[in-house]
Amino acid sequence: MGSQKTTPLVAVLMGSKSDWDIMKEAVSLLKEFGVDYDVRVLSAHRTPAELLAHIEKLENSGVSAYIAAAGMAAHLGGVVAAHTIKPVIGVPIDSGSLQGIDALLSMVQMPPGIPVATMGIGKPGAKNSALFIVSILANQYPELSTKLVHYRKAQAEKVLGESLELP
Ligand code: RP5
Repeated sequence: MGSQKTTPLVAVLMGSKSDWDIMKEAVSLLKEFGVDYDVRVLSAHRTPAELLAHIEKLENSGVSAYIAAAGMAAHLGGVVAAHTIKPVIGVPIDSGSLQGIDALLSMVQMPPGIPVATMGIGKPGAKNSALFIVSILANQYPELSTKLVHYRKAQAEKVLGESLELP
C-alpha cells in the first residue's frame, strides 16, 4: 500500500487495513486503466484529524475524485464528501456482524446536500467504484474513454464466449 506516483487523480481511502482485501480490486482496475492514485488507511472515527489533513493535501494537489471504503457504521464517505466538492464514491465493506448492510445504509442514506455515490457491498462494489470513476474521468481524458470502450467490448466477448463453452 502507500502512495503511487506524485500527482494522484484518484484518492482511495479505507477505514482499516482489514478493508484492503476488498479494495485491492479497485486499485488493480485503476492500475489497469493507467489512472494515477493514492491509497491510504484513514478512519473518520479513529484518525479524524489526520483524515482532514490528508484531504486538504489531496485538494491542494488537484485530486479529481475519491473512493471511500468503510465497514460497519461507515462515516468515511460522508466525512470526505463534507470536505470536497469532488465526486466521492462509497464502497460499503462487508465487515462486522451485519456483513455490510450497516455500511451500505450509512453511505447510501446520506441526508440531502452532501452526496456519496454508493456502490454495492464488497468486491463487486470495489470494482464498480473504479469503473465508475473511469467513466467520470473519461469525459475529460479521451484515452480513458477509448480504454473503457475496449474494456466493455472485451467483457461482452468473454460473456458471449462462455455460452459457446457450455456442453
Ligand atoms: C471500519 O470498521 C473499517 O472500515 C472496517 O471495515 C471496520 C472494522 O475495522 P477493524 O476493526 O478491522 O480495523 O471503520
